[in-house]
Amino acid sequence: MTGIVYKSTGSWYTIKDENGRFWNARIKGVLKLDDITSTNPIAVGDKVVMDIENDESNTAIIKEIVSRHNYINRQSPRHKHQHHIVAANIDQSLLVATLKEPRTSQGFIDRFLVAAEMYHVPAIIVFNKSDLYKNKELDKYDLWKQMYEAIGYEVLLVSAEKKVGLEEIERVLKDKTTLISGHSGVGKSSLMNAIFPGMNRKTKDISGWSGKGQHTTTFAEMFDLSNGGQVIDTPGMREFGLVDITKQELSHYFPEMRDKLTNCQFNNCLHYNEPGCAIKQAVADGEIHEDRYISYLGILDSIEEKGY
Ligand SMILES: Nc1nc2c(ncn2[C@@H]2O[C@H](COP(=O)(O)OP(=O)(O)O)[C@@H](O)[C@H]2O)c(=O)[nH]1
Ligand SMILES: [Mg+2]
Ligand SMILES: [Zn+2]
Repeated sequence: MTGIVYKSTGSWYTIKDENGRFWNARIKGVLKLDDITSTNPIAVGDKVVMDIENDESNTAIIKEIVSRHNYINRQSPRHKHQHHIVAANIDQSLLVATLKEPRTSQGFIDRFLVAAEMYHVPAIIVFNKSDLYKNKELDKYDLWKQMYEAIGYEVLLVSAEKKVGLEEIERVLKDKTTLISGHSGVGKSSLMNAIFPGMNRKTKDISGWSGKGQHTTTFAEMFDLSNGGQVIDTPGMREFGLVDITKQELSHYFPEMRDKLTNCQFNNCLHYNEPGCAIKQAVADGEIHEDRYISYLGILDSIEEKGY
């Protein structure tokens, strides 16, 4: 039989079969893997083939992973060159951000968007805690909404606490498998609880346990939404890492740069200070937002190239 992984806690997986029954499953023996550098062989969202081990105790053995149509990686906190698969087979990703308590930076949002582009996962940005926003934050929101919508990302404003704007979130989540991301404390769990009261996600959770400054794995978990669709909550995940990105390909993940790249004088242009750069020209002409270009340069600088 086949099923979908809803939760993974290291060696055990919670799997829902086609009939809606949940199983505790594990891998026995050798499983053929397509990504041997990852630290976890199976992730939430994976479709697996399994055999019943014990019908009464709901245990099963995973035989095979059905090939993924996508997956999201992050860098292992301990081993820089190892990946951790956060989730597989997702339709979209929703970034929960805030302009106050805490403030999400543009750099963080842009890194998230680059990763979403890399994985071909549509991204939506939701600003939560609107009830706390004064004119200063509302002006910032308007600027960012304009900037991001101009390049194709949907931007929403909500308050989980005051239940404002929640119908819009319900609309974007319906019938899709959505990965929820964002800093700890932005209100991811509160938002899910406000929309789907049955979910009962623990709020105010502290990212990564408080075990002596150690990065502990906190596990992703998938939930069924009452009106159809699933959300994947990833406690403790700050962002999905830009694993294996090269300087050369970065601009391809900025949608507003993509169609201009061929106009640069040099085909290996990094749009830094090369002559005849179409991207710098577009920034000067106001066709590309200067703040997005600044983010681009920041990410470019942070990419370590192998073999240099
Ligand atoms: N003022 C205000 N506080 C909120 C809102 N949403 C969440 N919070 C608070 O922010 C804190 C963190 O929320 P939580 O849902 O645990 O964030 P998570 O870490 O992203 O899951 C809690 O104290 C919530 O009560 C909101 O819309 N407005
Ligand atoms: Mg939470
Ligand atoms: Zn250029």
